[in-house]
Amino acid sequence: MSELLLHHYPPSPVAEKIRTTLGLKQLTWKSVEQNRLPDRPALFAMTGGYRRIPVLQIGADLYCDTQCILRELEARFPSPSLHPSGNSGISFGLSRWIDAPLFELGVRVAFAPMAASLPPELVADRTRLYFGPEGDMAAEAKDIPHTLSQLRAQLGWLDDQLAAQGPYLHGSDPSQSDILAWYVVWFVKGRYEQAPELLAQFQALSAWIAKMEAIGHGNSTDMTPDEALALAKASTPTTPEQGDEHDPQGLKPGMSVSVAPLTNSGESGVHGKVQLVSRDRIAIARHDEQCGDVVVHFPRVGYRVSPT
Ligand SMILES: N[C@@H](CCC(=O)N[C@@H](CS)C(=O)NCC(=O)O)C(=O)O
Repeated sequence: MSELLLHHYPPSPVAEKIRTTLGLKQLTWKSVEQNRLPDRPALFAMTGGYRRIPVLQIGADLYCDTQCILRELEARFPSPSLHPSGNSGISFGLSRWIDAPLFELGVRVAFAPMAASLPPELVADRTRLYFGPEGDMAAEAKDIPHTLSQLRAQLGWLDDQLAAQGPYLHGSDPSQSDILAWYVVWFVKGRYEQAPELLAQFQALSAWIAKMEAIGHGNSTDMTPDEALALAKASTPTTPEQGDEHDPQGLKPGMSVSVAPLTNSGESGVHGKVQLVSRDRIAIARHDEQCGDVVVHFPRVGYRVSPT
């Protein structure tokens, strides 16, 4: 099987979700470091401009969005499982809380108080991305006490669960649910100055943090974005053509579509022809001179597929 390439940058909390998954499964991977601002020509040539990080590349197949990456890693490397107690359904449901409202509180707490010390173009970009066109990071910084009241209560839910079921969220083994909760806690812990005081209020969560940190990131070596692009060009996509007779939109292999995230940040859609469609995934085939034929995968949940 081709190597696993993770396009990411070290401070990315969402990428920490996947780095920890690679650690849990003790995998060997290539770390392809991308710019923090969207100056990523080699990656965009492959994905067709999908804006977010991380992206997993396996040869000429690209997996966008951590929902999709988690499913692909679990399918290819089932042991140890991300769902040792069979809680995959509840865990994807949990991701709709953690990846949206909980993560947004984490972004406010981790980013707003230190925004004045960060490059203004980074602050402007992330404000638009996470808080929309009307977003105001200075106002977010002033509102931190209220934001903390929301975050503290929700960290309390994790602490209650861990105290009752621990040492992990679903019992004796770490699972996808732990990894989801972990990336938000990792972000707040690493960025928010008063995180030690905040987290010390939670005994079970504090014990869990030490366990999550110990999982690590597996074994990685570096690869440049241009090397990753060359590898895509030298590879052939392996995603089979697959339809879904129950698809609610009537999508079929060969149809021209655009796939765009359902956000209010104006992210553009990626164009291509449907290669595979299923309940949880849409994969589109595209061609670019720089990388040849590739197949780009997205989750269905959180994305709009529009026939073009
Ligand atoms: N739904 C996406 C969200 C990814 C996301 O928002 N990632 C952040 C990095 S932590 C991002 O892309 N920020 C803008 C950027 O890096 O250009 C996923 O689960 O992968």
